[in-house]
Amino acid sequence: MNVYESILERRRAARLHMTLLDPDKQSATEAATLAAEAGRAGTDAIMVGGSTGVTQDKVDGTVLAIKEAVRVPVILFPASAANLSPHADALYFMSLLNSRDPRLIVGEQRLAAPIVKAWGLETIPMAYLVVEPGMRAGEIGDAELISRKSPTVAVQYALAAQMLGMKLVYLEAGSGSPEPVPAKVIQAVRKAIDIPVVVGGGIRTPEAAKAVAAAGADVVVTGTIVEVAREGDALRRIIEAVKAA
Ligand code: 1GP
Repeated sequence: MNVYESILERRRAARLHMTLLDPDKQSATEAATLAAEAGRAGTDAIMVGGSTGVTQDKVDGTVLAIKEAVRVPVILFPASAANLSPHADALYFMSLLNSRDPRLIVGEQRLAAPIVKAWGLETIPMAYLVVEPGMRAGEIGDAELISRKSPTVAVQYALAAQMLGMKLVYLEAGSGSPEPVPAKVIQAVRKAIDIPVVVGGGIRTPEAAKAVAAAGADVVVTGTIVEVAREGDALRRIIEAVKAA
């Protein structure tokens, strides 16, 4: 079973939680410790990626250290073709559909494709949609931000993504966002498509995680909370809230 199939399989039992670790925010050893804590707290996968300052050797070192520390899949969440590693279990082959910059829609992907093929890395095609306020992801991604007030554009992109053959749709409010993606936007996207919906950005409490999951997120992603709290209990309660929704 590949990583995507295992995501679908796990989703049949409950919603999933994934932990995002940014290789630029801590050493590989610290990332491995955080990943191990997240694994014990019940996370379903570790995502490795960040918007800035991520070098190839940091990604490699972080992925290798995390793989030693956890059993759950390690999935790359790259900002560019320079942030890949052959040691991961899979790669979100993502396109920032609402970017103004073609480089982030298909240019980095063009550069990455031959490398990824040579490595034989599993690719999971994913639409990445940045919703207001977008934070660094919105800036780096030169995103024409999707409004928090109306789900119309998010639904259009999500449907197009599914018709383009993508396997996941990721609604991103931006790391450190004051609020997660609004429930109204998540609900409308969930209703419109058949592929799983991933939601991340600004989810720091069990209540917020529950609201996002109950609105229809199949996968809830948290990043900052594990880096800031540095203790498994906050994360454990968030994961419990996701699984109970
Ligand atoms: C990853 O944006 C999420 O896509 C992570 O956001 O750091 O706010 O949890 P937080």
